[in-house]
Amino acid sequence: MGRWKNLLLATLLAVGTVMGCAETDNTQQKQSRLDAVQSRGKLNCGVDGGIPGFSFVDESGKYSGIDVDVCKAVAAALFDDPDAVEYRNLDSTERFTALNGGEVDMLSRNTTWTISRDTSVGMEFGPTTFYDGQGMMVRKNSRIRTLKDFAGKSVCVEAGTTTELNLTDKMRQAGVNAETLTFQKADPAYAAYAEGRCEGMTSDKSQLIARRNTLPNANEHILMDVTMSKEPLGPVTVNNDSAWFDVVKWTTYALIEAEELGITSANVEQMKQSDNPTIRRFLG
Ligand SMILES: N[C@@H](CCC(=O)N[C@@H](CS)C(=O)NCC(=O)O)C(=O)O
Repeated sequence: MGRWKNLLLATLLAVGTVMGCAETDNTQQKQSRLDAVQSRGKLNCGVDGGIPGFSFVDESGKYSGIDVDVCKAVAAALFDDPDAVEYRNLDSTERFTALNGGEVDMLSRNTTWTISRDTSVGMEFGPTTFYDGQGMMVRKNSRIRTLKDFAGKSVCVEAGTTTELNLTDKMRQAGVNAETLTFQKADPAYAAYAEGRCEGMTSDKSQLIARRNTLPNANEHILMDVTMSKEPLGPVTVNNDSAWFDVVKWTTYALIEAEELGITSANVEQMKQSDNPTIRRFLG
């Protein structure tokens, strides 16, 4: 009996050692992006750069908007410096390649969380920062008010977006034969719309509104009363790197929680004295 017990113990120990080695090997092989970012001392953040309110770069090279704020928050969490960020403007098609190839550490670029991007494209989506929906912009004097009014007309759209796919589905569903003009970049798409090459411009509603203000005679354009999809937008990292994903995910949650609790960079010192236990715990 004693012999069997010893043998069993020895076997368990051996298995434990083998598993232990395998685990060690795995961690040694796979370095987290967190290490790379920390040793670089700077965050490479992929943004759009052309959408006021989300990510917009002005003439002096200064970035602003809610997507930019998420990049800044991650840099602040890691380096105590919101300016330790290198921004890269990425169009809709190149964004996932740039992230997968390591050109950027994360995306904070009006990107919709979808099942295929989360699974087959190999992305990891952080908390939703903006609940958007797809809209359609037309000229006020065009008399186009529903998707059916697009019969025989054309719509401008950007390639590599959820927008492009939804447009095809919605037009088919409405039984409408409309032409789609697809562009690689946003600027030529909006320019084509402004020149009247297409009667409609479709995108996430937030950016249609932001972009409308950059059109000549902005008030000649309206958003139709239609929501073609749900577009939950949020930050993105690559799959299978939970150490790095955790940083982006919990920094974003911290922003949401701080806003809910009324904590800002201006009042944080004062808030530390709060008698609300949630606030005190949140501030460590
Ligand atoms: N949220 C959608 C659309 C995002 C997107 O890239 N939209 C294009 C226009 S349809 C864009 O942002 N263009 C840049 C711009 O308007 O400056 C997605 O993730 O596919």
